[in-house]
Parts: sequence; structure tokens; C-alpha cells
Amino acid sequence: MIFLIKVQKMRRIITCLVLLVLVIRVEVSAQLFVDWGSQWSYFKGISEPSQPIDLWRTAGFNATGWAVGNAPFRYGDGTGGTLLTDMLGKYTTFYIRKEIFVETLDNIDELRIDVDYDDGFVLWINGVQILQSNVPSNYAYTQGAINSHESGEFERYTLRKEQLPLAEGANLIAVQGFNLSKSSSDFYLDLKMEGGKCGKKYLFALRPLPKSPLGRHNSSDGCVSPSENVRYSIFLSFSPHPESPLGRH
Ligand SMILES: [Ca+2]
Repeated sequence: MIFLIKVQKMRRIITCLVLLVLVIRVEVSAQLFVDWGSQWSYFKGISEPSQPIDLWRTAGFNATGWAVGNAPFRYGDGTGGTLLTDMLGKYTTFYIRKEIFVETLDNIDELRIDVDYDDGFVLWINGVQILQSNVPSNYAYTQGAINSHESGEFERYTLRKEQLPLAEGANLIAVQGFNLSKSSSDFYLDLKMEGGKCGKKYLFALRPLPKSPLGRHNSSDGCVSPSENVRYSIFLSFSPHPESPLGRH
């Protein structure tokens, strides 16, 4: 009897060790390009950040005149990062940019971008628009987000490499944040970006957003379908938000 209990305990321990190894393997396989709280060059939307107005989104722009600070860029909500004490009542848009280095594209099947924002954002890679949420069609610096969107729960966007203008070497990431209005009580912008091989994340449970018609993936290789951007609500991730395994903070 005692022998049987010991065998069962050993099995449990071995199972736990195997799972731990799987977790470690997944984390090693992902390439982290931008972490939460990373340092960015930033510009406050008191005017257009460049002329022509889309130049700042490209590597050709000289951002030496921009300030440098750590995300989250925020006021009203959250902790840490760069506090925008002058944003309330003065400006609704906020611009951040940084360079990432991709050593080889061979190790990347897809890019996973987690964005925690209030109230809207647009993201470009090498000048090409990749993502946008809750923003008007006109990205002028005087614009505001079209609806309220609270920070505190990040959203994941998974994109296949074939959809992206990624290059080996330096790549320019540019993000324009939008607040709902000048009188909004809060603003927040932070994001995480990592590349990985298909299938790894499905060792863990990802739950497609209920309202989304997307969320399908190719079960043969675990990749998202090439024609769609998949947005997930995270309730358990292999790379949790540092302050919570639930994607909340
Ligand atoms: Ca707001």
C-alpha cells in the first residue's frame, strides 16, 4: 500500500518536471523584441511629429530631438513608466518609436504583439501600418480615439511573418496613441512584442475573444491562418504580464 502511494507521488513529480521543461523550452524559443516597460523615444502631440507627417514612422526620420523614457506612458491609471503630467487638457495624441534588431527571420513564424492601451493606437513596422484599434481614419495630431477603452488588460495580436514587412537587421517600430479627448481622465500606452515558431503557444490555453469572428488557427502546425490577424484575450500565457498571470494589472 505504502509502495503504491510512493509510486503515485513519483509519477506526479515526474509529470510536473516534464511540464516545467516544456515551459522552459517555450520561453527559450520565443524571441523578445520589446518588453513591457521598455525604453522608447517619444513625442507629445502638440503638433505633427514630422513633415511629411508620416516620416516619423520610418527609419529615415532623425529622432535625436525626441525625449526618451520608459513605458508605460500614462496618466490617471497604472504605475511606473513615464507620467504625462501635462497631457490632460493639452493634447490627445502621443508618439513612440524604437528600433528592434532581428538577427534571422528563420526562427520566426509569427509575431505576437500585446498592447495595453487607453484609448486607441496605431502601430507601424518600417512605415507600414500593421495594427490599429479604436482610432479615426484621420491620424492628425488633433484627433481622438473614437471610443473609450480602458487599460489594464492587454490584447494580443498574432501575425504571420508573411504579413509583415520585417527585415533581418534593424526594424523600426512606431506607435501613435490616442486619448479619447483632451479632458479624458486617463491615458495609457505600453506594448510587448515577441517572435516565435508556430504551435508553441498552443501548449497553453488561449481564448479567442467572444465577439471576434477570428480566433481560428491551423491545427496542423498551430499557426494562425495567413489571411487574418487573430486577436486573443489572454487568461493564461506562457509570457505573462509581469504584474499578473491573468493579463491584468
Ligand atoms: Ca482615456
